[in-house]
Amino acid sequence: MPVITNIEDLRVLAQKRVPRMFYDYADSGSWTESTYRANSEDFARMKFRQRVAVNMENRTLKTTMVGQEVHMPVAIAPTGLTGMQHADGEILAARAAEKFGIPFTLSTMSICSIEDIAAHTSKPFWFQLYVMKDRPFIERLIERAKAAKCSALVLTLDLQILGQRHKDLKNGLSAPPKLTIPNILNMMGKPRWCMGMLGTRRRSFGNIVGHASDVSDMSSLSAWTSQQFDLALSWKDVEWIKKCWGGKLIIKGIMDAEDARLAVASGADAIIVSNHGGRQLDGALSSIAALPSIVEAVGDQIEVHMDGGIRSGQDVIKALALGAKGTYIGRSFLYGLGAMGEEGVSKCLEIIERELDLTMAFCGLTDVKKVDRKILIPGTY
Ligand code: HOC
Repeated sequence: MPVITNIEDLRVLAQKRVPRMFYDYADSGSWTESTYRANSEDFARMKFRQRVAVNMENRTLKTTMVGQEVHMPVAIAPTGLTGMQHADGEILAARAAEKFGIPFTLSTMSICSIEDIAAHTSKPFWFQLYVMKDRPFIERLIERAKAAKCSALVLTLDLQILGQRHKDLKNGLSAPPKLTIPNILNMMGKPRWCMGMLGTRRRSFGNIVGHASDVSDMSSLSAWTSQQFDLALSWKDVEWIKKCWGGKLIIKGIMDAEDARLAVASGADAIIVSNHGGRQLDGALSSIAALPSIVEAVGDQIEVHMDGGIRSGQDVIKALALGAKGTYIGRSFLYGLGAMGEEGVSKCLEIIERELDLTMAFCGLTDVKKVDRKILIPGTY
């Protein structure tokens, strides 16, 4: 078993253990993947101001996100088909997040259902919603999330159309995977994954199959998606969802200051600056590059969170320095999950916590709530 000391180690192990179709699904962006790469590259360009001889005792990473206490300012992002990275993946990741004291966000496009997560956790989790034309289906999803005592709704606005991901098309992505000769040969090299999948009944879209008509696998899901994702979505719908939900609302997919102002007007409690992990509009800014103008526009009225490209605690603190109140990890936790299941997600969270804590200390701070752009070298962000 290799020694795991950083997120890249988890990625390498996940690539060995997860069938190509699902590893590629997680680890790719749309079209040329330029935005996907920029999400990480723009973090790497930012440099810290190191401080010395500052008392570094009694450090804390504790803060709040939408009023809820978090052990560190990091939440698990909603990611589609998580239960294909590892059997029962969403349950395992939710458990790891709960033990760590950070929010877990379940995607509408998850394999395990809202009810599965509620049955296997004891603290509230967050639910992510896409807006579909079938409004009674949306209302039912919201009611299911309420019944499961979800404590925030994350409403994604940037996936009404799907960015083309070449690898998914070439791999014939489906859940469960189609048993073609190349898929069988590839899966034969992933015995842990196969054993896990044989031991679970959760192999398709738990929130949708049996709740929306005619959805059984990825191709019927794609057909349903292209016809169900509402291209006429407007801010009026966001207000309607806010009313149906009645609780904390976080709007995800904001990359523009004008949209951030509209999100505030629609009654959101927080926004997530996000380009969907570089999976939607290739050629868009990286999330970290888009963050400052959005914080400037609405940061005094609403919590601004961000996701995209976070592969270390150093990336987390850079986002906080530019005004994010909280951050989300997607691929980082998926690598942990694919590599080692629940233990891998816990490992990912420990790695990020340690890097965040030590970097904060090197920058001369002891309280994560005090992080601001003074920890960065001007001209590098
Ligand atoms: C066919 C529809 O967030 C992603 C997910 C959403 C999946 C929708 C799939 O892949 O970016």
